[in-house]
Amino acid sequence: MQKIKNIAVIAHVDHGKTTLVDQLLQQSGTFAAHQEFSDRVMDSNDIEKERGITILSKNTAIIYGDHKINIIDTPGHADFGGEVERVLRMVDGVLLLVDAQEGVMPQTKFVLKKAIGFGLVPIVVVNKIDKEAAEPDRVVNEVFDLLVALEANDAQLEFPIVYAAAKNGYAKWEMEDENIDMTPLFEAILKYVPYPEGSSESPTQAQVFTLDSDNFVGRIGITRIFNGKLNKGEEFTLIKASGAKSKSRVSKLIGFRGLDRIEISEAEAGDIVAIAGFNDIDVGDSICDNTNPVALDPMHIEEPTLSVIFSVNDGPLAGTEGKHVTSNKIRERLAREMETNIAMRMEPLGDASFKVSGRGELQIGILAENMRREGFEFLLARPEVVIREENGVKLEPFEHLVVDVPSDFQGVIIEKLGKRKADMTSLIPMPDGTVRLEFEIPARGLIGLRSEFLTDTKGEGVMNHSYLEYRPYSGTVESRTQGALVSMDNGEAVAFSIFNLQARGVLFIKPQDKVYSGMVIGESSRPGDLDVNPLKGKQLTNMRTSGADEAIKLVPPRKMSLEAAMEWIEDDELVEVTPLSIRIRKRSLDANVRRRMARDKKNS
Ligand SMILES: Nc1nc2c(ncn2[C@@H]2O[C@H](COP(=O)(O)OP(=O)(O)OP(=O)(O)O)[C@@H](O)[C@H]2O)c(=O)[nH]1
Ligand SMILES: [Mg+2]
Repeated sequence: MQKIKNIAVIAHVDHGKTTLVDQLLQQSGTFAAHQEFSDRVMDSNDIEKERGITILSKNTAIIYGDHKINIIDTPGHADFGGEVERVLRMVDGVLLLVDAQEGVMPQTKFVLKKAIGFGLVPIVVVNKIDKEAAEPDRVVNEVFDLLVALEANDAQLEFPIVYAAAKNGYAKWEMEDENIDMTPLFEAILKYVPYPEGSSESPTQAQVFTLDSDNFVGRIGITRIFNGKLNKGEEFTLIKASGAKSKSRVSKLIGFRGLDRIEISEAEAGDIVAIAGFNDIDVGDSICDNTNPVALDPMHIEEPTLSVIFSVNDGPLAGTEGKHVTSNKIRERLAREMETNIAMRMEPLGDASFKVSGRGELQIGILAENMRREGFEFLLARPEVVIREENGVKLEPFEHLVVDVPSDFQGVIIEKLGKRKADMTSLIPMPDGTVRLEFEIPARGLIGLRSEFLTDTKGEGVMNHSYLEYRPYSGTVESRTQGALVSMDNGEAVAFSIFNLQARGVLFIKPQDKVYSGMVIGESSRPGDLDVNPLKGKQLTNMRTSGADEAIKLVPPRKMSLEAAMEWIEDDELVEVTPLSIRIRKRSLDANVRRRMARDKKNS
């Protein structure tokens, strides 16, 4: 039997997981010489590459000496925390990375809590020790304190520590040691991660933790084999979470080796492999022996906490930039997503709109981003938290929020968060002149906070949050204070009028952008919406306009990304998403209707 170690790499977002996996791949020599190696090779899909974040957890295997080490790289962003939780069931050890400067952050807490819950003893990797402001000792203490707070057992409190600079390719047991290579980390994995339990001789039990698809063989389940063997061509029983059973043959068995996937004929207990041949295979399903099929514990699938309504684009520019615009196309696409993305839900609402629920704005935003790249056009409404009711009590999701701000801004931020119903739980001055403030806040209070936070801290603040739990509903939460600048005409924006409007607020558009009546073209500097005309100046001749355009100085517009737009809008606004543009509009494009609604609202 092969000597196997199964580990997951877990951390807060950007603490260097994928970079570390790169180095383990490279330095183990698993990587064939002919293969081209780019940074963060595991971040293989387009959006992951562009944004430099991991969205889906992915596994690889390396050979180190006489061992095979299966490594699962996990996403650090809070929206994908549920995925990390599932992955932790599949491994026997974790590398917990913590940035040597940032220290313990919300998602560090979340993933460590889950790892402790599964009884894992973390190997703590204090990463980025090359940073000038690195404070490895402080960070180790923070991890220790966190483990105490999480009621870790004695073995867990004696966690091994490795110091690393993943980007520079070295790890070491003590800070004083020389910077050589990753050897100490490999040693730590071999020394501290237990071998898989279970036996190849027992009846087969394997469990699916991720899905993949292949054009030739269809749906693929990536599985951990807990007992017995999987053989190509053999028949097994698939047991779903509901208990439903079905039999199928393994049409293909795929093993991992570096970035390659190789066809194999047999795999045994302890290993991680991909299998094809089960058409309705899902995350959490068990694959068992036919004679004595015993399912493994079903997996906990995280409940959605946030929902966004997708609807058909019915604005005046609809259909001019995308190719899939009908409600049928949108429904089909969303339904397809729900098949593989188990953390999301979709509910048709009639009137060509669909409620999509997930774990956060980023998760839903990435679906929307994928759709626009595929040629879709649609509208998004303001995200809403998923409210639950238990024993007659209304509950809403709460988040753990950590902000790092220069101390000058501390007062403003505390005041603002107070209005959003946040409770401050700690305030720690940091050595670099910033303060670290921690809060517990209803998830509703976070919607739209990011852009205001950046403005309030002049771009110097950093905020991070992670799901905490459902708690009793906390009443009205203050939202955006600024009004919208709304276009009152259709056409192309003119530089001259944009120049004049700059005094009114921050603009989202530039000259020649298409605008329409009811479209939001900027954020007013005051509360309350303002109808404005971005087309004024038309009467000038072309010659003079372009001449004058060059002379006037325009502030660059605020570029609204999809998620920024989703966060910014209010209930009476929508985001228009097309392959070419992200626009914001009023739900009702008719100014008279809006005025009447505003009056009704005031009177009620
Ligand atoms: N200075 C320094 N930077 C590092 C080190 N390791 C990683 N980085 C940088 O940190 C950033 C994030 O690295 P990633 O490897 O993508 O981090 P991650 O944890 O996989 O991020 P997510 O998957 O999005 O959670 C990149 O810009 C890396 O170059 C290090 O040892 N030192
Ligand atoms: Mg990553």
